Amino acid sequence: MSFELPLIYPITDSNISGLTHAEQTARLINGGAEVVQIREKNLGAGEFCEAATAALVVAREHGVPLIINDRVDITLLVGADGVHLGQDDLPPDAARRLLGPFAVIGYSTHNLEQAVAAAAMPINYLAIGPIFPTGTKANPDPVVGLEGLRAVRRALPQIPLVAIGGITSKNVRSVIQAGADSVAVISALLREPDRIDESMREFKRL
Ligand code: 3NM
Repeated sequence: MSFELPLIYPITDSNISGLTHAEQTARLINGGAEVVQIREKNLGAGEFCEAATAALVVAREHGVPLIINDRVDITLLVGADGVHLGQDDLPPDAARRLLGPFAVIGYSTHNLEQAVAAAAMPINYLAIGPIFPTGTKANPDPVVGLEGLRAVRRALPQIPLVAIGGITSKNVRSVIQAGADSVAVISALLREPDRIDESMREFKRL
């Protein structure tokens, strides 16, 4: 159940970019993305499925793994590489039973207690956030901060760890230095839709 996390983990958001998930996926991959997560909070299941299928065609063309946010059913149906689960989605062990041993399963946590509990679950990586304030997520949990991230890293030295929330080109180094293996980024990559590939390249350079 090993999954190599790239340093930069881009996530799509059509509200921010105004673009389809397939188009965002194409631009992110053009900028060097080595994984893409599709995050969709507005479309119904049928439309999400179509959008995920179209994005998967793009990702497959380039051999880039595609992860679906929240929805195990859609992950299974379209044949994506994995799912990213929140605290209110199906729990990771249920998702593992449905998706099998080779699927990538990521899991969001928002404090040390949740992170430590998650470490015993059948997941490939753990996400912790929000590291900084974010306007992208509705009702975000309290900010964890760099100190909170360090505490998770100290408690769980081995687990593949993704930091999320308010990460920009200005603070990304501090997040990696605090112990994250990877940073998940939405608005800082998508806010200027015509520069998504450039922004992705800039993050990779940093
Ligand atoms: N999850 P941005 S914070 C989707 O705390 C998401 O688990 C979070 O977007 C968590 O890079 C967040 O624009 C939003 O701040 C990240």
